[in-house]
Amino acid sequence: MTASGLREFLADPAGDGRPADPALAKLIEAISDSCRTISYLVSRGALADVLGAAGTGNIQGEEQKKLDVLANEEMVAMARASGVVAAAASEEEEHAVLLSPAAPYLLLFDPLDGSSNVDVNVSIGTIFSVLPSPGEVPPGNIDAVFLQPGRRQIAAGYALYGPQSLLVLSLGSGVVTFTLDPPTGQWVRTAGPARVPEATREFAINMSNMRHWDKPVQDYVAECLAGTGGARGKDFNMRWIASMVADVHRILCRGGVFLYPWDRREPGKPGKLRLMYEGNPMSFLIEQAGGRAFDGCGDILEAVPTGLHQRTSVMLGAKEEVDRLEVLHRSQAAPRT
Ligand code: P6P
Repeated sequence: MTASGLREFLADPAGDGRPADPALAKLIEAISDSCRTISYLVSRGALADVLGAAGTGNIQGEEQKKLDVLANEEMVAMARASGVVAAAASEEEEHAVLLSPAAPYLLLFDPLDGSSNVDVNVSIGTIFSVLPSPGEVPPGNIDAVFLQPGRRQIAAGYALYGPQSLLVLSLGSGVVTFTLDPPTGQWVRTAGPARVPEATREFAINMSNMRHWDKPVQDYVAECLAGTGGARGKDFNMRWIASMVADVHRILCRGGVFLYPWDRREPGKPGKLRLMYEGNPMSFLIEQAGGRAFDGCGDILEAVPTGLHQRTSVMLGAKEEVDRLEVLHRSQAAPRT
């Protein structure tokens, strides 16, 4: 039996005999080609002198790694060459880039999330989100057309550069996984549709920030740590890879809940992670797999963006856990201080 690949998936993504929109299929294949290229660059590491700092900073005020710059250049060039992307927005670019103004799609991406991990050989990834373009994009204010709620995403996914390179994506009919076969360069379908179990015994959060969290999150984690003798009546395990793509992938594979909530270190920011190209695409995938994604006020996918690089609190994964977090947040009387 020939390996089933991306093209076969795009020929019938929902299993109803209908092919994906041809322009969307072209974009997804182009993204997969770029992720193959980035996977190769990442795997070469020190051998290709792509590790370490680039000596530049990005709009986030963060030091850019060489691979951040290379991955970003690859993704922007791909979007431009595809001819189906009206404009592209990147974590590494202050403003969106106008490409093919009359094209049907907007592409957003974090070209290399968790890149600080690459120097220590920990899994990292590329995250992407596809929104509909409203039609002719006004050259004067390109960013504005991107400010759509995550619920409007047409597709989203990530590439995970780890022991294997994986491409995990959804076009709105479930989450499927492809594994890169290095000898052939093919993305072979190896899993899916993914399901996030409603219950779990595993949570992911950076515990060093405990004293900075809002009370609902402190109470939630305390319940998890209390184990069988506490309110939850069961013991929990904890994982924290500090690479969102890897942590979310674990949840799509074996369940769990991931939290990067608001904390008092930067009280003016809702959280560390970015809404448009981290929170929204990951929330889309998690919901497609039967999980939930909450920002402390409501579903992340309902948030109405006001800025391309705005941040969000992220609590996503097992429905039971996110439901519990929502109850704790709604019962909180005092506003954040
Ligand atoms: P911390 C990586 O830098 C990232 O943006 C996410 O991929 C990851 O979940 C988070 O930051 C890790 O943050 O504060 O634990 O280093």
